[in-house]
Amino acid sequence: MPAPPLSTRVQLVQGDITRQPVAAIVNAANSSLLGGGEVDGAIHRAGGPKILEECRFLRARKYPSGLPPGQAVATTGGNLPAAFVIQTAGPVWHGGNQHEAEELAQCYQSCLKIATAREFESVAFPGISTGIYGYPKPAAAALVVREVRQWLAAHAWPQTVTFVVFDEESQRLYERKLKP
Ligand code: AR6
Repeated sequence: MPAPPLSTRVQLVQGDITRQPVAAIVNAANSSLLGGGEVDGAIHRAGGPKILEECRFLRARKYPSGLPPGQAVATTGGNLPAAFVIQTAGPVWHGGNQHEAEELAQCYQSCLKIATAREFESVAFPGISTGIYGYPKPAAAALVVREVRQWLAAHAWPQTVTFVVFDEESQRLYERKLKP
C-alpha cells in the first residue's frame, strides 16, 4: 500500500507528550538514561517504574559509559498510552560551533530509524534540546522539520510523526515551518 501524502503524515499538537496516543514517544533524556527533569521527568512519572528499570538494565549491559550522543534506544512505555519510549540524548547548546546541529539531526534520525525498523505506526517528538539544554528554538524547529520531512519522503514507516510543543513560541515556529 503506498504511503499517504507527506502533508498528512506530519502533525502538530500543543500539550503534554505523555498523553499522546501514539505507538512511541521520544524522550529528551540524557546520556545516563537514569532520568532527569522536564520532559524526561514527566515521562518517568507518568510511565511508572518499568521504564527506569529497563533504562537501568540498558545502561548496565549495553551503555556502561552512557548513551552516546546522537544515538537512540527504545524501551517500554510502561503505563503510558504509548507502548514505547525512544530514549535519546540531545546536544547541549554551546553557541553553535560544537556540532550541535549535526548531533540534533542525528538524534532525530536515530529515533526515526528505530521507528522504521520496528514499523511503529506513529511517533511523537518533543523539542529535543530546546529546554534545559538551551538549543535555540527557531533553529531547532527549522532543522527538525527538514529532517523529519526528508525521512518520511524516503520511508513508509512511521506513517505519522507528531511534533508535540509545550509553549506558544514553539507552536508558532512549527506552524510557520510546516506551512505548505
Ligand atoms: N510534553 C511536551 N514537551 C515538554 C514537556 C511535556 N510534558 N515538558 C517539557 N517540554 P527538556 P532538553 C518541552 O528540558 O532541553 C532533562 O533533565 C520543553 O518546553 O525536557 O533536551 C534530561 O534528563 C522543551 O521545549 O529537554 C536532560 O538532562 C522541550 O520539551 C535534559 O533535561 C525539551 O526540554 C535535556 O534537556
